[in-house]
Amino acid sequence: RDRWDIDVTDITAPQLKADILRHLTFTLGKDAAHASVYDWRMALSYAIRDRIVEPWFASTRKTWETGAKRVYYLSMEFLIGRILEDATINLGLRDMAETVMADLGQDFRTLIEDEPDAALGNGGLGRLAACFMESMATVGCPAYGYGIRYEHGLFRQRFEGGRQVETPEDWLTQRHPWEFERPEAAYTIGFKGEIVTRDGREVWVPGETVLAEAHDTPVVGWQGKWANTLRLWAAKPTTLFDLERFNRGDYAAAAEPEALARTLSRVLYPDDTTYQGKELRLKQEFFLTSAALQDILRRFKTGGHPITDLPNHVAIQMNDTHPAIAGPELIRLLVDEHGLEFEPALDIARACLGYTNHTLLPEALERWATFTFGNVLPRHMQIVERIDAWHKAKYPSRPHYVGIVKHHEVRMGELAFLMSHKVNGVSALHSDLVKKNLFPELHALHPDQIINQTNGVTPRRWLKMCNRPLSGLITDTIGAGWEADLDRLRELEPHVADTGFRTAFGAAKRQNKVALAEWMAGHCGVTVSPDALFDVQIKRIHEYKRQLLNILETIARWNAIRENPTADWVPRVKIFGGKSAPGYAVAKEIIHLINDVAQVVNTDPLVGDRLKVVYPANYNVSMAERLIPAADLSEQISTAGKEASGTGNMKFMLNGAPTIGTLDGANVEILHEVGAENFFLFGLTADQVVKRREDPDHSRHAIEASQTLQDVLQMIAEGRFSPEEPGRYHALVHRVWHHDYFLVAADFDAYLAAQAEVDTAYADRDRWLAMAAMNTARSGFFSSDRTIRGYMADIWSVTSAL
Ligand code: DL6
Repeated sequence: RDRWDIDVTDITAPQLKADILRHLTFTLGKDAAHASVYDWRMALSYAIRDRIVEPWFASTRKTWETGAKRVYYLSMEFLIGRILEDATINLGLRDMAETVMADLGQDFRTLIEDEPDAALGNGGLGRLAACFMESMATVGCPAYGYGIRYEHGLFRQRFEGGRQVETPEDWLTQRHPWEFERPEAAYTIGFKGEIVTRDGREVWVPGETVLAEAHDTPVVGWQGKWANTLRLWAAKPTTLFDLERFNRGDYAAAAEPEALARTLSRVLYPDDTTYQGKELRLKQEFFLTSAALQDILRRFKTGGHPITDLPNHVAIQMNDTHPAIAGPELIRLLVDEHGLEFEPALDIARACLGYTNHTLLPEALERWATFTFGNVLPRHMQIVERIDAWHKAKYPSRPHYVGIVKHHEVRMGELAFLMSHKVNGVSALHSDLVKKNLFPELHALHPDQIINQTNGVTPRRWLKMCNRPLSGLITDTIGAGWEADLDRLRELEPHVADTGFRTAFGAAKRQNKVALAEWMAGHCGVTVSPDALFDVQIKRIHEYKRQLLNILETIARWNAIRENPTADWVPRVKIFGGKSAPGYAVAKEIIHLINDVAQVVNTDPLVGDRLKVVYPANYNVSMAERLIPAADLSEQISTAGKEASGTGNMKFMLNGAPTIGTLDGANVEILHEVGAENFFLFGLTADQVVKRREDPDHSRHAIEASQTLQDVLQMIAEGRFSPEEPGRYHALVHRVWHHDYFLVAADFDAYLAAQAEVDTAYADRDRWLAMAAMNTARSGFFSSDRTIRGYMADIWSVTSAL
């Protein structure tokens, strides 16, 4: 073997055991007789981390020695979840670790579940970044992920009387065993201040500074063939504390610099659609971006190449507009610190940068008041205006020129577009809408710039790890190797006709359902039958995702069962999971309604097991790993044209749950892959949605045409689910009647009909199992390995180092 080729499985059980005991003793200072679950988890984590270090070093060495181009993925969010089990799986040591821990008297599952989720993200965008990190390591793409080491990740959710209550998340109160602190890798980040002219050049003199200190987590790919670095920045003060004030006894004032600096990396911004707390958010974005770019340039310079060579060595991807300040910041560094002229600097920056758009929602597209922007980043404001002027000058005759600065706002979408050589959407439909609706003018000027890269998910975490019964069956049926070559799942197709395979597929699903039912009984106090159809909608709570449509159908179903309790009902468990942004009032009302409906339905003796509603609090990555393998039906019911892609939809498909869904985001491609006979399609298309909105009374018309919907809305309005406060949902019902922007009413009857089809299909066990198995067999396209290869070829011009 050459010296880059490290065999991570080259370890025996006694050696692993000795490593664990060594860490328990010498890293944690505990003896086995007194070690807690936490101590054992830490000792195991360190022993596993040791195994990653060698391939990590080898990957870095190979990148340096071959002069390979590196990818830098800038993201404000990395929704990682737990690391321990995932690392053991990728190293091929999971089963050995389980056996060794059992030998030490410890239950592996208990240790795994002791690890807190690293919840440094809000939802899909952050989880995608985590899947990409793992896939880049798997396919051998030399890469760094850059993010912020938030002390507090996404808030914890509890329900009090059915209402969402948020409390701070505190994952770092325990030691984080996966990272290496790098005090030597620290950069000064400036804010505010003024521009002065020195030697004929403009120079920024910041009024405030903080230090960005690196913390590195190695991310190992499948079979440990490659490992990359996730580098997260923590904010530190540039001056420790004010000794003079301290000596005067003014301790609070003395500690001010530290407190102010730490604020920058204290909390993940708890909202993925609206932007308040503006100045702090903008500072966080600049903090991440500037630290990353300074680090990138430092590394590049170590290679000794001329600065004009930067695009041949460096590809920088902006995950949404949050790091869009990268364009002006890179120009600033090249001009102010490397002495380049503006236009060559701009050309270099554009050749390095790419921008991924993740949303069409206008409220989620960042815009900063020029006042705020200019105040926090005065030099960047100048540069942004210069970029705008440069671009405008190229098209003097455009009648509807859309620039970056307009109506006293800096538009980060336009900025990211103009500063990139490629812009991509995240599903075929979304990329078309980015061209047509989001950036029509810029697209007309730069017709080749917008491309599509349909999202994907890592099959290691989202099948191999979270669904052992099914992944075991797959390996037994088609052999190993599908984990890194997901198209091979197609080899399952011929087996779907075989009764034995279908039965085994059903047995695997049932095993997961039994485990979930047990967990829900313990955590939610609701007993459900594993034979019922598990119908799951898990994602952020948002009007466009239409959890409201789902709960309205649940009420209609409850009514129908009560009217005819002896009919042959297919028992259903409606499972919801998700958090609302703390300031999003309507989403919080929807959460409350779901919990209220659950309360009534679950205690109705007439309905019994035919219908249950379960909403476990604090949905996160680990909960998704529990719910998805046990799901029978995947709810992907957003208003068409609103969900950029979805990635949950892909995870359900991979785990053998057919979709009930609209033609939105990647659902379109899921339908294409799996075939209409294995998908429950309903609802208006994106074009029909736009047309329907032309009728100002569309919701009233839809409600008047549907007696079922009228009855459901009437019950809610009368306080049937909130007898202690009958008027609780007046405003919500009023919205459906009069301000139904997301067309819940217009799609209601179609959704009901599709749900009836689901019942019919599920009642025919053979047919259902074939549908479910076909979903798994045809899900190969949705591996994030495929997505990453697409970015490498079409955006980054990077080849695999493997
Ligand atoms: O691309 C990842 C993910 C998509 O799958 C979702 O459809 C999309 O909503 C999400 N976008 C965001 C951005 N903010 N907002 N809203 O999270 O990205």
